[in-house]
Amino acid sequence: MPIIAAMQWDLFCRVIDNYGDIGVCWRLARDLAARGEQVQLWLDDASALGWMAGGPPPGGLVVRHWGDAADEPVVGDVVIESFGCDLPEAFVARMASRQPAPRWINLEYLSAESYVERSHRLHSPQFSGPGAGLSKQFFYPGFTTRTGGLLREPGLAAEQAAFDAPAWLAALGIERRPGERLVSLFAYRLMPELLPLLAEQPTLILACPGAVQSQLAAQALPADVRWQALPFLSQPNFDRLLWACDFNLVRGEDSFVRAQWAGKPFVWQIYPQDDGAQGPKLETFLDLYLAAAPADLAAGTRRLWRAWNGLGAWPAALPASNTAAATALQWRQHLARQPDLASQLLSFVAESG
Ligand code: TRH
Repeated sequence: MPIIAAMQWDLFCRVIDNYGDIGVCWRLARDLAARGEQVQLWLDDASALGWMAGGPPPGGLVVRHWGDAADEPVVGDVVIESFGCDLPEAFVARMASRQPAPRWINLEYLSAESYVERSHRLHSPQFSGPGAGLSKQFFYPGFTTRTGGLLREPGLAAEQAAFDAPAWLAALGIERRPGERLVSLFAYRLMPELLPLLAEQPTLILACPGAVQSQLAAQALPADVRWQALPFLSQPNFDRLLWACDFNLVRGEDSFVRAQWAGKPFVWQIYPQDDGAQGPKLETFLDLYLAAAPADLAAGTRRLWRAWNGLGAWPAALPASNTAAATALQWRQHLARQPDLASQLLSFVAESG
């Protein structure tokens, strides 16, 4: 096997709101560094790393302040502009004068919509401005082989297989009663109509920080449904939370992907947009996710997901847990056959540099 020298990556991330931008970039930076790459992660607001990182950055990964990029004399081999975050002009000017030119990659948001396959890897030549002469390329994560794939660390499946959920839950002070279902809750807002549906079985809701904690506190819960507030967990522990639960309510982008790797039934609360773009985005994902599912599970899942997003009426009950669990596992298996995002980025940069 040829030995490929490690590259220097400059990964830029602007925190727009919430934790998805930094969550995706931190995960990508960690993944690349763990594969031996040298990564500088440029952040305009690193405050969430206080809890998300759960310790100092690993070897090969350095966190830099966005404001210092304008004076940074060295430009890496690969520059990633995450989510169209607009790089500092002075840095782009130095990219343009670097020999050889760096690869300039715009890492886009995750979607199952068809434009993703069409747009993945497209060039955007720069004809004017400080980057004139350079070409930026779009890199789209996604769920099919004609996209950039999903972040999946090489050791993920083995770590999951060795995971001791009861011990991990106990260490966090979570006491599950016999027969109780565990539900993780990470959402923009609580839709209280879900609570009576959960009451079909004794349920403990583990609520992540955010508005849902106060919304839950204001609810009269059905008998047999109780909840516990969680603090912010480190990103590895957040993943373990999803592995430990029977049913995961996730949101945004990164936790949505991690719920798929957890292989448990889940519901996605999609990031709401003013133009209502979340509706088609939700449906196109469901089309893929449910393509091989039994018809009754598919119909029930669609209703539940729409309702949880305020996009439809509530079903009378949750989808059957055994078929929902089988579908989640099949989907994970299907995704795991596709190359992960960091591997695809590495070969993309190597093949057409
Ligand atoms: O926080 P999110 O809603 O993020 C985003 C942003 O709103 C972004 O602007 C938008 O474009 C995008 O959604 C679609 O949800 P997400 O993507 O799941 O990010 C949360 C991150 O926080 C994820 O990496 C998991 C992490 N996390 C922890 O590490 N520990 C925790 O305790 C919790 C609750 C989350």
